[in-house]
Amino acid sequence: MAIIESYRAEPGAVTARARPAAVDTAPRQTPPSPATAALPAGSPRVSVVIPARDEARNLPLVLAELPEGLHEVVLVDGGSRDGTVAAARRARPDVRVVRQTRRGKGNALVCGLAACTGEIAILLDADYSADPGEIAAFVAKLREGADLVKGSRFLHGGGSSDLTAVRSLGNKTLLFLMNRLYRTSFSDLCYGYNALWTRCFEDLELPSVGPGEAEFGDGFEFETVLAAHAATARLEIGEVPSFERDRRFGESHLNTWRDGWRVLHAILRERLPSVAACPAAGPSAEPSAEVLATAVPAGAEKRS
Ligand SMILES: Nc1nc2c(ncn2[C@@H]2O[C@H](COP(=O)(O)OP(=O)(O)OP(=O)(O)O)[C@@H](O)[C@H]2O)c(=O)[nH]1
Ligand SMILES: [Mg+2]
Repeated sequence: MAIIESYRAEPGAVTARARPAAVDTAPRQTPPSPATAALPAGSPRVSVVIPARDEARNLPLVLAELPEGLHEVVLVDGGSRDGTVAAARRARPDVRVVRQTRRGKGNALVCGLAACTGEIAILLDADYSADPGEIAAFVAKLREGADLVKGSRFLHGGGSSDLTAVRSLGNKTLLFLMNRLYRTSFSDLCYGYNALWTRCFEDLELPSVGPGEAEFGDGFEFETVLAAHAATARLEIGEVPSFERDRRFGESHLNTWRDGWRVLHAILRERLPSVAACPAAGPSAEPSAEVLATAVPAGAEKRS
């Protein structure tokens, strides 16, 4: 397993700021993205997988910035109650809507990956933090030979206006541990903007897509599980610089301490088998009875 691009960020590339405690009702002052780079002609079929729970105000902004030439957009809805699915259909009538089978962002992504029909899958958050203008760079890195490409806020050219000081410190600590235990040289870890060749899906041994009991990897620890399994499977892992913007509306679903603990668990369980036997602390996501009641296997929506 090799890291294709691992040069370090210049000091100060990532900025920390205090996070407002209250739910906001107005858009934050994030500058609009520059013109979204179109995918070059002759690109493999690119599916964009977007997990969303209550992102009706953010998602249309994200969909409007997607590049031309995508194969499909797969929205994985987590039982949203704010009209997220309707907003997505209005903004992009060809969107494919997949319902997740359990709860949590990780389960949503696995269901989306199982349902997508392109050769490349881009995992893109719905909260406006991931810039669709960077999709072309992820695709280019995959075409250069990577199996999995991780976005990195810490490479030169990357950054964040959304990372608090506490999360930045936690990310660095967990990253150090990850790189030591897996002999990797990642420059970022807890970041949701990633891309992969869908042919690698089976090799990654991700949590199952079927309904039933919660599985480890169903929550925000998913990105760490993805990286750990890719390293263990000796996949070629690349990084591209990425700038994490502010979420535009609403509030994060992530709980720093609960989800940080689960990331730690994800790092250790592959290398220390005794850890795998210990239960991970806390639920992977807020309970969502609607999701559980209406869950359908994502594979059922898979196109031929
Ligand atoms: N389908 C689905 N999507 C989810 C779930 N939880 C979170 N998401 C989506 O996953 C994406 C990332 O969630 P955020 O709450 O922004 O968390 P984050 O980006 O890791 O953390 P922040 O940096 O605080 O924003 C967003 O598009 C959410 O709507 C879930 O249970 N189901
Ligand atoms: Mg976010």
